[in-house]
Amino acid sequence: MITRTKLFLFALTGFSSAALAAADLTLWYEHPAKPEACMNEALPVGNGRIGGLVLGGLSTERVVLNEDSLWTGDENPSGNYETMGAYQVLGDLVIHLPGHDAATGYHRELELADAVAAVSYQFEGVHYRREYFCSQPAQVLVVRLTADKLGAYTGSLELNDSHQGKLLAVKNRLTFSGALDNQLQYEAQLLALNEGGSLQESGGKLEFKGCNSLTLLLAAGTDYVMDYAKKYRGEPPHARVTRQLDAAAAKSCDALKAGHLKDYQLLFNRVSLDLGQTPTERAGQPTDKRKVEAAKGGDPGLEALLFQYGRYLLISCSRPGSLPANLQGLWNDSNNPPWHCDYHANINVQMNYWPAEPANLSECHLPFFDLLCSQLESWRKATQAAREFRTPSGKTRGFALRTSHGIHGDMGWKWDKTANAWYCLHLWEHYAFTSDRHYLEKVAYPILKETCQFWQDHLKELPDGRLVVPMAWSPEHGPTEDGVSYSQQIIWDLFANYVEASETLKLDKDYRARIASLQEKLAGPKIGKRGQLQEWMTDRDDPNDHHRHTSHLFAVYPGRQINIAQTPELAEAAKKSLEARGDTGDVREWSFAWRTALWARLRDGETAHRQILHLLADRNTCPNLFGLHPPMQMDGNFGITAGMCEMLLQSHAGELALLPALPSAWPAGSVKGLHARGNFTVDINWKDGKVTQYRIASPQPGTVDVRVNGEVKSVKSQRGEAS
Ligand code: FUC
Repeated sequence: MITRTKLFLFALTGFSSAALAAADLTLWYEHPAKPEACMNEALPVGNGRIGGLVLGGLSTERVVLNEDSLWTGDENPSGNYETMGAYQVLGDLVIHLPGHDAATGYHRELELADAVAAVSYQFEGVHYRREYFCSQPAQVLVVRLTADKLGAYTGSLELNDSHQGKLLAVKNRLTFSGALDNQLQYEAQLLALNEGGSLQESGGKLEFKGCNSLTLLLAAGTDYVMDYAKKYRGEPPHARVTRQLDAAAAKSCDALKAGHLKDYQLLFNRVSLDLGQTPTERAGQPTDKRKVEAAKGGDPGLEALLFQYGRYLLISCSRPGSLPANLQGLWNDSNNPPWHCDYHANINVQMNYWPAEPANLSECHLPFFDLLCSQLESWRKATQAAREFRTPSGKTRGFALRTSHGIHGDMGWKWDKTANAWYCLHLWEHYAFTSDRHYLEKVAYPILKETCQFWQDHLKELPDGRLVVPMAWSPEHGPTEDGVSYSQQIIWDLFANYVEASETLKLDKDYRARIASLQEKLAGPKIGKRGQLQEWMTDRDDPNDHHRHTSHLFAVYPGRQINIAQTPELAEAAKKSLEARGDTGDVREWSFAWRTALWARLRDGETAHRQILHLLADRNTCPNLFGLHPPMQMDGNFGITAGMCEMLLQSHAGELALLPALPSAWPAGSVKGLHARGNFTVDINWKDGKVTQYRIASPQPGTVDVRVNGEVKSVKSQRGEAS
């Protein structure tokens, strides 16, 4: 008989990737997106910087175009939300194909495995197909129109600027360019290449006749740079955009696609997930219909698709050198978008980046840090000028954040005082997962230290000696007062991470001791009269209050002050609070993603899974699977991927916990390539709710405690990256 231990030793060497079933990775529909529901139905493509929303129309196809730096706004010293910058739409590409409305056999899809959207149909005996992808290496959006009959394409092309700039049509190239009120210069160029037939400029459009196929290439840019010293302005975009477009035009469409696939799949293929088989008749439904049923349960394939969609979206809107994902990722169709399509610092932008490390997309985290570094000088200035942050010495160290910010140093709405420390958690986590010491020393550490200094100057001492964050707000809930749990927990976390960072780097021994002593004096989490984790210092939590935010549970997730093993009473109290918050009323979209991660950390897989189903409901997820917080928000998409990672693997409490919150809905499955703190990559197979095989790899073999099927064992990792 093989003992359990022997089975695991075998597992370490005997893991076979052939055991992994191919996951369902396609979103598909039987009709075009409705123009009035573009944000909810169109399919997104993107290369981190340029984004397209493909509506898939027949006689009129429209692709909404975005460029991630097209923002209004300036430094906005008043902090007034009304005058803060807003993310804008670049414009749209319109393809007219007269008569094609009479098509049959329509199919529109987004294939996550290769990041290509496609539309196909039959019309007058001809099979038509259009493909759309956004290449990161070539920095262009590519649209390829093909048909199975020669000379089938007759129609016209338009390129529209959403700000009525200057339009130019020369030969086979359409260009628009202009400047926003803040003098941000922008430009887009479309080049149309036809095979067979003819193509010519006419009245500002390109008309084509009898073409066998067409390739459309779009390049776009602005003169924005993430550099305060340059007042956020660099080279005018014209030469760069022209160069990018000409370079792309010199390649064949096949070569562009091959370059795109190679680049994209390097990231996407790091993780595969199989949560079990969905019955064929359900799996064969178009995504919008399938989603309605999936919200009632029984569709593990769609749940795995939702997980991978979050990864797809992050890869498509957040790449080194690009701006980070905003409230709508990269995809916006309004010049007056809700909440300015901004960076919201009290949960939303953080949630955008929750999956970056555990879902093995570490480099997609970098744009967030780049933006943060580029805004620091403006934020310091605003903080120094603010009445709220005056100190007795007259000196203000560090920076604070208002709830909302843009990309020109502008902030708006109320101060979210501890958002500075929450951003620091991301800096720390990037190190914790990658073990990149150079990054820790050069980028993360100075900002962590500066933020500690800010809080050293601003914590208030109570008569009993405890330290509290003065006059703060549990986001969007309750009064502004001293010592709200959200703020206390975030500062605890900042201090813990700073101490670890300075120990790792062997720097600032005395200052480390100072911060450690402040951490000890922080007013800590309290259990209230109903056994709940208090949201405020006063025990006034209302069990009938189903607010969407779960700010006082930060310490459970994404923080690490409370966990089942080391602080069981507090974990129990957190559970009570979470139960009381419930899943009705005000709770929606991103709230369910956060609740998934929280229940996972509290090791309740069934309730965690229920949150995924709530998120899939029509009220919270659109037909294109974007999070629905009108018109849409992308935080829920990213957050659910992170929450599902927590159900499968946890590494925040000094060990790797395999399948810590596996629901009965996923009795058998496999995951490959999840990332854990300590730079470990983990593959797991399971059956009947139990781990059957696992593999742990790291660039440098190391020993790690692994919790598996209720036992903790010390395991030596194999040498290697993602398998
Ligand atoms: C926070 C949330 C809202 C919304 C907004 C963009 O303020 O409370 O629900 O997501 O961000």
